[in-house]
Amino acid sequence: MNEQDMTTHPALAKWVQKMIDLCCPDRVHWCDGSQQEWDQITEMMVASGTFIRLNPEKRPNSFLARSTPSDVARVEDRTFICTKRKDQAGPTNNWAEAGEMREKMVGRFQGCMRGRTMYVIPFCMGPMDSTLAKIGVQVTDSPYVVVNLRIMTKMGKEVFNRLEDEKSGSAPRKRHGHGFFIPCAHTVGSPLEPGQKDAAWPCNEDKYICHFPETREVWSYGSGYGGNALLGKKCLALRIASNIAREHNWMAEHMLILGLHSPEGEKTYISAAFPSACGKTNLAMIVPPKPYADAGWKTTIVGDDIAWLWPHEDGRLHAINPENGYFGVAPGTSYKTNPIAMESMKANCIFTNVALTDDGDVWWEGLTEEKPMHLIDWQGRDWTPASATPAAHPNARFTAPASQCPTIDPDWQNPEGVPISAIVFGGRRPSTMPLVFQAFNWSHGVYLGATMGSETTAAAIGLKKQVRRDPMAMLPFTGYNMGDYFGHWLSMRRQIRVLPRFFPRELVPSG
Ligand code: O2Y
Ligand code: MN
Repeated sequence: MNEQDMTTHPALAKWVQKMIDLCCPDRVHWCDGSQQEWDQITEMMVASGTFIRLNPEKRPNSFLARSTPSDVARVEDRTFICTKRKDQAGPTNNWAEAGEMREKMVGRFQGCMRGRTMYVIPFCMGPMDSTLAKIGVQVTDSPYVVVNLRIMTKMGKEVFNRLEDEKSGSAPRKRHGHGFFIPCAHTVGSPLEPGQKDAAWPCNEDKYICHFPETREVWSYGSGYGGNALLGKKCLALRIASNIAREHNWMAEHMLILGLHSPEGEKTYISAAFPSACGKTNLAMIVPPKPYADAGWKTTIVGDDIAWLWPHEDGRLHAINPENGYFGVAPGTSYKTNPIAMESMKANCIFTNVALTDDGDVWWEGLTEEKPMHLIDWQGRDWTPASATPAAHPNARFTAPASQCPTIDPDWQNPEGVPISAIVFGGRRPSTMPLVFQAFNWSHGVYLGATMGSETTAAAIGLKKQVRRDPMAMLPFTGYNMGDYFGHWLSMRRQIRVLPRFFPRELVPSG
């Protein structure tokens, strides 16, 4: 589809043209989010060797991708908050002066898409008609990003239409004014010479994940993986959104949202912050043990990773999940540990860095009690139970649509969100700390959240197993000074008439 067909939004057309001039792609594809587009891109990726189609009888419309071993996780040491002054980023972020980093990025992006297609991806974080929803537009040379974003966000033509409506003022006014979008520039940083054979997973050893909170922009260079490349997730929905939230009296948090339903029909929602890969998806998808389920207790999931919370006019703290899908850790996930996740990933999914079975399905450590006799591991090598290395990478992922989750909450897309009654702060602490306790009040809860810690995991590469302090599980995701972030949490108390309770919970089962 060509540009004229896709947008009459002047700022969007201008920005995309600027990126085309800078990146010099061979082709430009404006994404419409259709099934036909998904089919065409996934087929192309199968033909190029980036995707393996899984056995359609076992896992319909699902694919396996294997990344380069040096591109397997978020890279915190290459993640930057770029502002005028260092104190704006604070002591916990990598800081770069915005002007200098912009110059560096423009240099890196010069000609970076030669030989490739630039995809223009419009996406919406949050229910389209929520006042909190934010529109991003990502330009990328990675088709892997396109198909993942189609699962993880609301993506496609309706988002372009929404931007156009807002531009002309026919849609309800958003907090950010008409036609506002967050530009997200992404490249794998691997231009192709004429005739050069492409890698199955192109990327660059040099990586930069840069956030410009003052101008609300993201620039990501060199990685095709997860949080480094799917820019709606950690970059927009947490690092940029935490800045917007601070200025507009709401909160962008690294939290699941879980609904608890009593036999009498009373609904209670909790949000819970746990550091990366501590079992948030498992907790968000927890189901009551049989005797309780038989008695009529039920749980539902609104979100498994990110919550946007705001003081609703009813006086309570409400929350929406800005995401549309799950990018969950595969190893350790099984019908025993998380049957709901297993049911959610039965079809229409992307698996990254898991092992391939001889009958064309996926496998990872912990999936079954007995290991298969033969697999192809995440690096494409023959694997047997005698192999010295795991079959799946410890940070292997499944990307699954939230709509496929059997316990999805009926209100998960409600633009008004759900009211939060309790906030849980937790971490991986197999010793030392009590299982769960209750804070005295909001300020005490903020103190306990601010001082929480957790044993480190594979998602944060290059770190030894040790207790890492991770305030509100936001250490890698607060897009500004952590001291100001604590101040923002404390100040939010004044905005909420019916305060949620706080429950620090310092021991979680692994997974
Ligand atoms: O390693 C990555 O890029 C994935 S990180 C991730 C993915 C889903 C949910 N949470 C996280 C995280 O690091 O917190
Ligand atoms: Mn997370």
